[in-house]
Amino acid sequence: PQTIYLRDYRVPAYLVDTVDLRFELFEDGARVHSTLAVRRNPESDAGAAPLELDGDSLVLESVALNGQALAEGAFEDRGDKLIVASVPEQFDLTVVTWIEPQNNTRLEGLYKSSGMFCTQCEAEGFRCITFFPDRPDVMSRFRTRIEADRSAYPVLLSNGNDVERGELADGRHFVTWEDPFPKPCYLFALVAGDLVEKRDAYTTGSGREIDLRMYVEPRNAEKCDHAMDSLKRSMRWDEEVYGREYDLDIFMIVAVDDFNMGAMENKGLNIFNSSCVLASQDTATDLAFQRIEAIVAHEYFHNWSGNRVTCRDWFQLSLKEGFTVFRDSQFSSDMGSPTVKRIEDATLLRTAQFAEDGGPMAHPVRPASYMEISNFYTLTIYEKGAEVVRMIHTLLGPELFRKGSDLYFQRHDGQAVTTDDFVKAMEDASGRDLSQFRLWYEQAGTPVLNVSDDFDADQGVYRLTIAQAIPDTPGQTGKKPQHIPFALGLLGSKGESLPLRLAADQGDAPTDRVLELTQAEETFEFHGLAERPVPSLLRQFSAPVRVHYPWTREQLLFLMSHDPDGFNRWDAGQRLAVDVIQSLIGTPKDTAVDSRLVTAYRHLISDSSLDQALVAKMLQLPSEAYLIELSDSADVPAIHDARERVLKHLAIALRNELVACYRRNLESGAYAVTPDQIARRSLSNTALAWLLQINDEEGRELALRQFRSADNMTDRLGALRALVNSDYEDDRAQVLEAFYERFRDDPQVVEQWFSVQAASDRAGQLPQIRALLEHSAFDWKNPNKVRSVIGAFAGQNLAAFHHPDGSGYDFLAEQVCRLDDSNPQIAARLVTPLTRWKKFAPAYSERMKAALERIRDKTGLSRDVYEVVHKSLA
Ligand code: HT7
Ligand code: ZN
Repeated sequence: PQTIYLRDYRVPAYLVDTVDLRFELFEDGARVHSTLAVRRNPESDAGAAPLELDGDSLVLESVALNGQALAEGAFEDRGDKLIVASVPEQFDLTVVTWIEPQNNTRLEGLYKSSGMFCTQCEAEGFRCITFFPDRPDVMSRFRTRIEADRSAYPVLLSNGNDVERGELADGRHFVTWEDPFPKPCYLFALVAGDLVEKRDAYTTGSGREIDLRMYVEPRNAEKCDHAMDSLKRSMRWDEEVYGREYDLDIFMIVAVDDFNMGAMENKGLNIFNSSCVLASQDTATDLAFQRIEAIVAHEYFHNWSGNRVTCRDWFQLSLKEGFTVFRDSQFSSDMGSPTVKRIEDATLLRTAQFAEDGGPMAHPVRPASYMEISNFYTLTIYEKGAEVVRMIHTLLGPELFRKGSDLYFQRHDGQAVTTDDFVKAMEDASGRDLSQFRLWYEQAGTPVLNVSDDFDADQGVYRLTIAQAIPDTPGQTGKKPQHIPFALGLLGSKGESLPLRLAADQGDAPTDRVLELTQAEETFEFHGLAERPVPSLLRQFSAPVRVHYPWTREQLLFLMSHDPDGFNRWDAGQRLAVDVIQSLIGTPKDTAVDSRLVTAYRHLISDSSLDQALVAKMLQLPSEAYLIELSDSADVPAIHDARERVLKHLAIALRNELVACYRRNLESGAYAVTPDQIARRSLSNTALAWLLQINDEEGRELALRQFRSADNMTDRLGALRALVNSDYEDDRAQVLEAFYERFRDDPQVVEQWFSVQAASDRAGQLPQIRALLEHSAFDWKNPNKVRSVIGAFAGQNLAAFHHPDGSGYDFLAEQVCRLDDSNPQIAARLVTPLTRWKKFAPAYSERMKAALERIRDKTGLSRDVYEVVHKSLA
């Protein structure tokens, strides 16, 4: 496959002002009539170049220029391109293509899901519908007529406003939609199906009434309220915080079961993976409720950060994704607990994005090249991209950041632009120089900060020296220092916050401040200190970096209970637990666990005056994935064993406190997804899980009772998971069966049921995983099912996946090869755990590499999997 380079970007030779589409939808295929109003781009120096349109898997039926059919020879159909050699400066081109949505298992372009037609055009799916300049800097006004059988497809949707509808012969009907806003074709959408409509309304700040509609299969009609409420909250929030109002008269959301990602922000017609939008108390966990709120917000926010202002090319993907993730995380933070949200974001980044940054697929937030753009919807583009925007927010402060975003939206409304345009707007609005900061977009890899200090008692001066280094990544060495906002505080021996007085400071010194690092190494001197302080570093995780500082366990215990920064309290607890677990790896089973950890956890569990949401997070031991990430040569079974020993030690020592914690947090009253109730359920379910790890009989009874009587999915699934992960084999089988029988008709719940088993070191050994693949509810064509079994096994059941005999790796390679033929995007994502082979101890890494080689040797490998596997083996 060909590599595409940012440096080769050229403006399009032709622009398309309007697109007139007519879809004839049938059971055996669809005919697409497309008329494009094309003109030469005055900004291009290509002159009278041939017109080149992109295509993929299309059967071309006819081509006409200004209404005249083109003779063979006047155009060339190369499959991936339609080339018309000679065209005037301005013309209409009409192309008719035939496609087969019912056989489209890649789920790109137009396809069928549970009997309905739907589309996914980002990044390059529109070319699977018709020939078109499929690039985001070609923006057109779309008019779309959909024709289909009325009884099978009563609902026909596309972007914008419905302007005409009527009856056709043979029981068919049509609806025509018009979108007044020019948009790139990746934002095009079409839906046709037998769906129920749920309606609501929203009045904007300027008094416009927006018609809100959700379309779902009839069986899901009662699962729309949460998404609708989330949408209204998002609309209000974007007006209040960013001054952004919705622009069309209608906003639609559709739920589909078969979807490669979470959701898609098509203009006025968002399409969602059912699992990211449908919820009820009985079927969705707290986590799902929160996720749905965040994703609904994310897709809605794209209407400005993505749709009104879009990307010039796909190298700029983080322009819309990084900024929009930042916006949705601000929103979630405002809707719930800011500290908890920050902990969750940092955990994802440190566990998974840092791993990506340290692996063979590492790339900058603005990549310089790719083979298959679908492989670049990554944690780096999304999550690190959001951290980069967050750092600009930190450096500028909220007011100047808002000034910058206002300028960005006003300057670039209706345009396709670059990440550099975004940074320039921030610079122009604030007067700040962000030239060094731009390196965050260009350099891949996670900066490492080595921090050392000394205290001059005579002068009362505390010196903090910070050295930064950015590791080499594929194709990038010798990196320059970056501009890093580094928030910190200093604590005195009684836990008080000390003033942070730099030499140049006048007046009162703050107790919390952001240093700006710009050099490979720099020293900061804090004056006027009577004693050596304990440093609280990188508060709020103010930059996506690794910090090394030689904290003692005593200091970490001190920070755990005294740091006024909630994030760093949690971080101190994690660092302490990591240290304790790491020190046990490979030691004899009876090696003592540091009793100070028990004391610290006892305090957390027992003191109900503490912020319970934070406590719920602090009680989660560092995950195996994070412990692997921190290791250079990971022996997963040994890590698993050490972590489990610590957990069991804590559970045995704190058994009575855990039972008390469980009972104290048992919910009474009506279920609500509030921060307080979420924390309570998290605490009681953690207590339950720990008790079952030590085969506690009372814990077992509590779990069984909770499983039977729970009035919500969080508690039901919490009890199920605790029992499935326990040694009570009979209970495990019984609750799994009871759960399945109750929810067998609900695909989203069945997905949960699959993943609880696949992620369990007890229920998810390889023979059981293979049995799940044979289960009648498993469906190879449904990405959610594939993720819930194969993804959960390879991504969460780490001890089983990394079985020393290599069977887990062989299994994954086998499934990747199988899926590559039907859905390459999903297959390529599933390869991820194998790509990290260099991080593991030799006995494992050799087998992982061999599994990758087996995938590499499959004939007819897709471009998606080819890129991931070849880069991993390079
Ligand atoms: N912007 C959307 C990206 C997306 C996507 C990309 C590749 C293949 C399938 C896809 N479905 C959705 C999602 C988002 O970030 O909002
Ligand atoms: Zn997005």
